[in-house]
This record gives sequence, structure tokens and C-alpha cells, in this order.
Amino acid sequence: MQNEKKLHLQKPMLNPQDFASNQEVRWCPGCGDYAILKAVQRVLSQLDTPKENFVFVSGIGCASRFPYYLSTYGFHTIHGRAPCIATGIKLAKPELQVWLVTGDGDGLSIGANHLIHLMRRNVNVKVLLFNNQIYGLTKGQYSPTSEVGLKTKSSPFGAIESPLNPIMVALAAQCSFVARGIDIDAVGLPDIMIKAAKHQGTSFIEIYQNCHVFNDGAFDSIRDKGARDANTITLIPGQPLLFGKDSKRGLIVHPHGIEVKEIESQQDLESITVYESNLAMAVQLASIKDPNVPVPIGIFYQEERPTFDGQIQNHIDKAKQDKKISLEEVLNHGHTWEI
Ligand SMILES: Cc1ncc(C[n+]2csc(CCOP(=O)(O)OP(=O)(O)O)c2C)c(N)n1
Ligand code: SF4
Repeated sequence: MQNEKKLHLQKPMLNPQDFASNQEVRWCPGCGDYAILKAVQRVLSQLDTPKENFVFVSGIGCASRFPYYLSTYGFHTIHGRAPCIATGIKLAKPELQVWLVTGDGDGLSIGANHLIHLMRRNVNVKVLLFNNQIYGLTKGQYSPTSEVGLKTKSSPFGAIESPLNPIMVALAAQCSFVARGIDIDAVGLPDIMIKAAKHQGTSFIEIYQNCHVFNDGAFDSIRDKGARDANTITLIPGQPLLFGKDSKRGLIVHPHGIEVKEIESQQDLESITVYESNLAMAVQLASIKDPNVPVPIGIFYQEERPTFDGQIQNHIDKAKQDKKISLEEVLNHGHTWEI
């Protein structure tokens, strides 16, 4: 009897398959979205959260098909408006863990306004921005993150607009958790997602995602496993900024720019900047444009500050405690008049 009771109280162990829905996954074969879906299913199974407490909210785009493929609650909503719906859900049901899936078009064109306010307010929502630098669903128009010169159906002579840097956007919007991952990084990406899930506040992860149909190869130099060591650097707080085969290269972050240093001696090693999650360093690392400097991956910035949903709840609790007045009184309170 005792054992039965214990068994009954034990939480069921979940595995990634428990988070797969019965829907046929309809991305192009080979799309980077598949790897992200796998990573998310793995991460959800590792979080100590009941399955019924997850909600995935998306806008419109290939990326935004995500909620169909997860056996959690989900909303496939309106182009660019997922942050508004996610905010509403979090306010109405604070016990839910709300994830938001968006693309560079959905989140940074039509939805940029909503996304920055979600981050500024620090709503406790986990944002996954799939950045493939193109509009995939509508068949290959340039997006706000497309590189200058990219020839697409809507930029036949090459894109002429300066691309947005999603990490810089998130930092400028005062997002309290800002990170970058790579779709096929089966170790690094889930690790970032778990940290994002545990963070209290808006967690923003830009995920480099290959759209091999309309913008193939945009991230080849860092997606390719053979090249990744040389061309990326993983940000680990408290650790020197080392990269390359056998960590034989490092970065020195100067106030005026970033220097790549070959490490040949102990003195060289000691000159390498130790990474700290502070805004100034995050901005410097996020703004790297030099192709000779590796692309930072990992958590750029994290801070603890009050969440929007937490503060609203405090207001509600306080209002309930302070004034026990009827709806009738509320309606007739203050400046009212009769016609
Ligand atoms: C109001 C509105 N405007 C435009 C569209 C057309 N539209 C659908 S998805 C999309 C962009 C998708 O790009 P992205 O968010 O990068 O997602 P991807 O398909 O690349 O994953 C656009 C412009 C729409 N559905 N609704
Ligand atoms: S169009 Fe691109 S982003 Fe969309 S499913 Fe196909 S490969 Fe993926």
C-alpha cells in the first residue's frame, strides 16, 4: 500500500517522444527547423515541468508551424503578434511556461514592435527566433536580417538595406537573457534552451537556421562541424575567450575593438579577455562584423530583474487586499455622470 502510494505520487519520467505530436511534419526535407524541433523536444523532457504546463505560441512563417509538431498546448496566431498573445497567456495563467517561436520576418519585420516591448517589459516568456535571413514560407523574399547584396525575388539586384542584428535588438530592448545558438548544434543549443527555460524574465535565443531552399549556405562557415571550432567562440562566463583547435587562439576585447591573438605562451594566455556577462562586453561581442573574428555563440547577457507578469500579479494581490469593494462600487466610483 505504502509503495502504491509512492508510485502514484511519483512524476512520470518523460522522454523527447512524449513531446512529439501526431501531426505530419511539413517542412522541406533537410530544413534546419527539424533539428530545432528535436532540440526542443529533448529540452522539454528534461525540464521538471508538467507537460500540461507548456504553451507554445507562434506567429506566421515556416518557423511558426512549430506548435503543431509538439504535443503541448499551442497557438499558431497572427503574423508578428505572437508576443501580444504570449503576454496575455502569461498574465492570465502565470503558472504556465510560455514559449514563443518566430522567424526573422515574423519577429523583426511586421512583429518587431511587439517583440521589443515584450523584452522591455521582461515578460517571463522564452523566445526562439529562427533566423534564416529570408522569408521562407512566402518563397524567398529578403528579410530584415538578409545580408546586403543578397539576390532574392524581391531584391533581384541585391538587397540594399542594412540588416538588423537580432542580438543587438534584444540588448537595446533591455532583454534580460540574450543568447545565440545554431540549429544543428545538438549539444550547445539544448544547453542554452535549458538555461533560458530556467531564467525568470524574457529569454531571447537567436537560432541560426538554414533554409536550404531559399537561402542555402547562409551559415555554412559556422554550421559545418569541421569549421565550427575555427569560426565560432562559445561564451562561458568566467572563462577566457578561447577558440580554435585545441583552444590555441583567443580574443582580447579592447575598448576600441576586438583583437585575435595566437596563443604561444603563458603570457599570451593571460592577456586573453575573461568573458563576463555585462552589457558593454555583450554589445562589443554582438557587434562583431570582421570575418576574421569568430562568431560568438552562447549567452551574451543575463540579469535578474522584476518580471512584468510578477509585478502585475503583485498589483492584483494588493488591490484585492486593500479594497474589498463590489463591482457596483467600482463602476460608480470616481468621475461619473448621468445622461
Ligand atoms: C499580415 C500579413 N502580411 C504578410 C503575410 C505574408 N507572410 C507570411 S509568412 C511571412 C514571412 C515569414 O518569414 P519568417 O518569419 O522569416 O519565417 P520563415 O518562413 O522564414 O520561417 C510573410 C511576409 C501574412 N501572412 N500576413
Ligand atoms: S522554405 Fe526554407 S525555412 Fe521553410 S521549410 Fe523549406 S527549408 Fe525550411
